[in-house]
Amino acid sequence: MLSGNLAKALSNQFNAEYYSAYLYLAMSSAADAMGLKGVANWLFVQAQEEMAHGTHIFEYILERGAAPDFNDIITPPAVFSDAGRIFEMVLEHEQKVTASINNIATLAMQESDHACYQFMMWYVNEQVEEESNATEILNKLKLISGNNGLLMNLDAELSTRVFVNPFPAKA
Ligand code: OFO
Repeated sequence: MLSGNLAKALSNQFNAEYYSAYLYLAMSSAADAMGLKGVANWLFVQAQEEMAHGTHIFEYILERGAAPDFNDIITPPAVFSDAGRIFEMVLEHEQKVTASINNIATLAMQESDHACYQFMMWYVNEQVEEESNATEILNKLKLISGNNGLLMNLDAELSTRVFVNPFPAKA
C-alpha cells in the first residue's frame, strides 16, 4: 500500500495532469481563433495526452490500495498574444511538471517504495520528451520570427500530430 505522503503526492499529480489538459485546451482554443489550425491540433493532442497521464496515475493510486483526492482545477489563462508566447508558456509549464515529477520520484526513493519509484520513471522519461518537443517548436517559432509563410509551413507540420494512447488497455 502507498504511504499517506505518496498517496497525497500522486493525487496532487493526478489533478495537476488534468490542469495541464485544461491549460492546453485553452491554448488550443486560442490558436484556433488565431487561424492556426495545426497549432490548435498539436495542443489538442497534448491535452489528450495529459488526460491519459492523469488517468494512469489515478488508476495506480487505486491499484496500490489508496484513494485519490480530487482538488479544484483552476481556470487556465484565456488570452495568449501569439504562438510564440503559447510555446514559451508550454515549456515553462512542462519545466514545473518535471520538478513535480522528480519530487515524487525522490519521495518514493526516500521511502524505499521501489514499485512507486519504478512507476515514476516512466513520467521522468516522458518529461524529457515533453520539454524537448516544446523547445523544438519554440526554437522554430523564433527562427520564423514574423514570416507568415514559414508560420503556415510549421502549422501544416503540427496538423499531422495524432493522439496515441501511451497506456493501451491491458489485454
Ligand atoms: Fe503530463 O506531461 Fe505534460 O504536463
